[in-house]
Amino acid sequence: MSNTLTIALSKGRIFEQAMPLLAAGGIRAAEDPEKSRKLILDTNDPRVKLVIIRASDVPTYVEYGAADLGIAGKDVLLEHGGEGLYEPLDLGIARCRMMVAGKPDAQLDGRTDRRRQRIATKYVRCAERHFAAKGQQVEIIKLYGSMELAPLVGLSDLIVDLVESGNTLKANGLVPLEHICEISSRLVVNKASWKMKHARVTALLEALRGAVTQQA
Ligand code: PRT
Ligand code: MG
Repeated sequence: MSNTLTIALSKGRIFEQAMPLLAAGGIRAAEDPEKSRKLILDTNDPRVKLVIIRASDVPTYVEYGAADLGIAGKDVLLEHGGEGLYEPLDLGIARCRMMVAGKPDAQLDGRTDRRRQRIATKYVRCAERHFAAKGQQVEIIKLYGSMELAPLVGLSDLIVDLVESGNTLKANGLVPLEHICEISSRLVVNKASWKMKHARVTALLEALRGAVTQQA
């Protein structure tokens, strides 16, 4: 194990909202990932590096020890499955809600006249769990983006997606119908790093915990 602490996170909203928290832990990025093509960013601390990856890849990098720590949305962690990593802190950033949405006249009873309802989503596990808990047998259709389109073109009856302001749904003539869960980003830690780099990991964890409490 190297002496370096590697933190995996995605650019965009998570990077922007995590930076003030990491600054409280004494970590400042040397470059802006929006302006750089580098995937590994130096920080002011020569022993800390930031790895910039797709949001949905963060748990994989951390589970396999390619990064010691990571910052990932609860949506991504629920889909990945949480057994392979520790999730010690809710950072309270990049907040939104996971919702069932559809056309304003959409039914929520799990069936149409002739068949099971179809649900289009990137969040297959969460959707399966939600409808199973309601006792509904639905057909889940996996998509990788633009879920809002699916009900408009007859691909699905409903969608499961993240909602923040609601503007994306509204712009496409859809409405939120059912709340599934609240989403925010979490600090995740590789299990071996937790043991082998315990002092440094817990020092950063406590600094972040302090910054989160102050921001709340
Ligand atoms: O874009 P990419 O495929 O690489 O990955 P990603 O879309 O997962 O990454 P990114 O950076 O867009 O999102 C990272 C994390 O931010 C997600 O995993 C969530 O935990 C969190 N987050 C918070 C959101 C939103 N708010 C959000 N509004 N992620 C996505 N959205 C999208 C949503 O899917 C929908 O298309 O924004 C749209 C809805 O926003 P409103 O404001 O119109 O309701
Ligand atoms: Mg995105």
